[in-house]
Amino acid sequence: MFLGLAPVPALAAQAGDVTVQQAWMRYLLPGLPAGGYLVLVNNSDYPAVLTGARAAACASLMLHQSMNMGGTAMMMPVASVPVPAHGQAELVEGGYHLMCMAPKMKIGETLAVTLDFGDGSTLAVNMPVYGPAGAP
Ligand SMILES: [Cu+2]
Repeated sequence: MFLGLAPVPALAAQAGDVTVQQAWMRYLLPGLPAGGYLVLVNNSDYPAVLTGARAAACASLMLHQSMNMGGTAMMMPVASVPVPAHGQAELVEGGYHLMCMAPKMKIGETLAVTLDFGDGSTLAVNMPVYGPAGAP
């Protein structure tokens, strides 16, 4: 037995340990990006990392973060969103969110989205498409 070896770091919990709540898209107009919102809940002892998202209905589906810069609301792309162990990541208005560029969707549809995690695992999410006012 090799007792002196350092333990291999446990792989972070990824898609299999993460559940999705409150998923929805806000669709405005064909020429405007559509925001995507959801809450990721990590049920495991290890952190997970959301590294990307894809949907056939979006030319690209980016991870964004809204922030307030000297009183001006701005958003910028981010490379990843952490989901703490036994915690959650909220992709909500004013914070992290998904941004669907060149959206091809209609209000009332359900959008099929694939979430990518840091270990290469994926999670399929169905996101109802709502209008500017959000959930009815
Ligand atoms: Cu955005």
